[in-house]
Amino acid sequence: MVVKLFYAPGACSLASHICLIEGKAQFEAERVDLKTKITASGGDFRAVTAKGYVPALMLGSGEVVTENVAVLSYLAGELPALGLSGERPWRISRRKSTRASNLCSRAQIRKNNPELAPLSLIASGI
Ligand SMILES: N[C@@H](CCC(=O)N[C@@H](CS)C(=O)NCC(=O)O)C(=O)O
Repeated sequence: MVVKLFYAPGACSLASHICLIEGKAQFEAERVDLKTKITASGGDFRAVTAKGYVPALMLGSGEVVTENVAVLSYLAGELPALGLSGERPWRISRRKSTRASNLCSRAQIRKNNPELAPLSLIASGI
C-alpha cells in the first residue's frame, strides 16, 4: 500500500500518522500549513480536499479519504500489523480503535491528549 498522508504537526492527523508507522505501511507524508493551506511542496491543499482539513489520505488510485473516522477505519482494515480490525466488533482492539477514532474527529484534541499523542512523536514534529 503506497499512500500519501497530508498532515499538520500536533493536529489530529497524528493518529493516522501513528497508524501508518505502526502498521508498517509504505507511505509518504506531506506537511500542510493549515493557515495558508499550502503544502510543503508548495501545492494548494484545497486542490486535494476542498475542506482544507487534515487528515487527508491520498490513495494510489488518486482517491482522497478525509475525516478521521474514515481514514482510521480504512487504515485499520488495510494494515493487519495494527491488530485493530478484528472480525468480532466486541474485541478490545476494535473498541479502542473506534473510541480513538471518535475522539480524533473532534477538531481540538491536539497535543494535550496523551492517549492519542505520544510525546516522542510530538517532539519529532509529526
Ligand atoms: N471532522 C474532521 C475534523 C478535522 C479537523 O478539524 N482537522 C483540523 C486539525 S485537528 C484542521 O485541519 N483544521 C484546519 C482548519 O481549521 O482550517 C475530521 O474528523 O477529520
